Amino acid sequence: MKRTLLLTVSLLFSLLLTAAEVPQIGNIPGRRTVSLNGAWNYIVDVQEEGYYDYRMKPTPWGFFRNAKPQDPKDLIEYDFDKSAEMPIPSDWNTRDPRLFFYEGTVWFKKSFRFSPEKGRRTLLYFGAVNYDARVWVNGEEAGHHIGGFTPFNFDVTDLLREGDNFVIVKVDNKRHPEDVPTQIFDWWNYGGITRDVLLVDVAETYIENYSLQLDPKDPGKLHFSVRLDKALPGQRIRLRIPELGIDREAVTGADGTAVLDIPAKPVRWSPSHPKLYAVELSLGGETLRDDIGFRTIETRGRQILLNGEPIFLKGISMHEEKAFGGGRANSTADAATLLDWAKELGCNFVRLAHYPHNEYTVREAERRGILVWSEIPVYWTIAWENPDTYRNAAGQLKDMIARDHNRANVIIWSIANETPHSPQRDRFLGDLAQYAKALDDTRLISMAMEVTSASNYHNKLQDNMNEYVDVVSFNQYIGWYRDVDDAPKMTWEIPYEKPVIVSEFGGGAKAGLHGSKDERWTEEFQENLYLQNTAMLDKIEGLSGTTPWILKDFRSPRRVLDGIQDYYNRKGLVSDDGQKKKAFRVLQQWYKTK
Ligand code: GCB
Repeated sequence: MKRTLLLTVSLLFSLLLTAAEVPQIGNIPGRRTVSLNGAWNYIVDVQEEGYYDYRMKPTPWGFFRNAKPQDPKDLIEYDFDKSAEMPIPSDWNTRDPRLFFYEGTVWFKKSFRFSPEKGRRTLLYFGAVNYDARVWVNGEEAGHHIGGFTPFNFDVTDLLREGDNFVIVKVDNKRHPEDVPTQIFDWWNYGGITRDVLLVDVAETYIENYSLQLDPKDPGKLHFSVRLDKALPGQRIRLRIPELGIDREAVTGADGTAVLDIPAKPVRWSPSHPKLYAVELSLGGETLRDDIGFRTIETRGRQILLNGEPIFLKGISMHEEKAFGGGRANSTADAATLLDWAKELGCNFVRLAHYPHNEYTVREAERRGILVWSEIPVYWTIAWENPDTYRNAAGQLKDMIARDHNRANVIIWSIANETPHSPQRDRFLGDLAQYAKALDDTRLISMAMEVTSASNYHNKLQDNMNEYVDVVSFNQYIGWYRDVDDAPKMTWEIPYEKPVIVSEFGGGAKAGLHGSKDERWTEEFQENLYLQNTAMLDKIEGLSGTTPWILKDFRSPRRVLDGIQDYYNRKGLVSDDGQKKKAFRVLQQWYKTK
């Protein structure tokens, strides 16, 4: 009885409180934020006892209530405040030895003090949570989000109160066939709150997002567009770029958006001169700052043109894993080590595989003059016919673009990796490619494809999706999944007048294992594979870049060979403890010739 009454009162109360996922807010580093990073309590919940009752119905008495006994007789079988702590952001697999292989639900709780300010709103922002996140603030639901690598935010203004507050997040990283990525993928399914958690302080009306870049059709102009969080006309947004002498005002129309075209001749951002301009956007006495670079990117026949000049993309693929050992990377320092290795290789380009990486990596790459390929985890065989899967993939694409569309170094949005040919897949990817263009028609679209062999030594790249992409990219593993001696015999036919990127090639080696070039897993085997492959690639007409697989050994549950793999994919040029393998030098030398 007591319970029922309590429940009715609390349900009534919750009707008065509202929270909602609101569109992703742009330029998080430029906002007024309070970090909720740090120690969070966590409870491992294998059977989701904290969410479902014993009939598998969601229970109103879930862990999100953070209940405490009111009477010594009360039965409450969890207590966040007595549970262990984990630093956030992180992944649970490397933070708790019991959770190394764990895929399931973990609950997290953070307490914090807060003081609401009249006329201000508060968004609760997550850089990423892998994979399924349900969020409550002070026991009330704030929202639900799926997708492990993109930011999301809830407006929690009405849920916060003066003084003590708490946020509880139920994170579930179980894999399902309809998910993006799907049930199988060659990387570690790191679970947890893997990126920053922030409270973002915004005005009642705020700048939700904006875009500022050279107009690709007329690079003598900057094109600026801005969107408020609501459809409010007559709002004045001041745009200043002091170094260019720009000080202009944009006034919103009925839909809460505004655009400006501004004649300007900024120094172009490029790998050799990664120039960024300080930009200020002001609305109602509040200023949002950013650092933005200006460049053009386009294709002409089989060439990629950066600022109108042909460029060869000397790239490397990388996963979002810490430089030393495994674990999700999420800091400027993590990004710096990985990107410095890429620089040492001679790279001007990285493929951030196979999902959007954290914002630190993209911004650090931009500062270092490293171009970026960014992709969504539409990987291998996903559920092409499931409309929810499509919505999920499209949502991740939209959020990836919304976060990084002002980064000068991001030049390619990739929408898929190694997908099998079928009419259903063609429909899915065709729609996704068109959606990507509709969201951002100023960058290049690609996807990593598979080679179709016309005969034993003749490779033809035949894929209906080539109609949609600006850059034709494919993965090939001659020397690893096929004999290395085939490399000199290979001929390539790419029947499209488009630039070509070899988005993967490579093979495994255990750092420190030496032997003959014919002995698999030795550094010499990998070294020879790189020598043969680079010589072969030199013969591909229209080759505009490569992103060999991969910068560093990375954890994968599919790589089980004891003593060699030990749950690491060993195709790295650098080992998981930072040793450079012999093939590193081969690629470095080859890039000197490009
Ligand atoms: C691929 C995949 C990549 C794998 C790699 C491998 O083609 O795109 O995710 O890790 O091969 O090592 O087999």
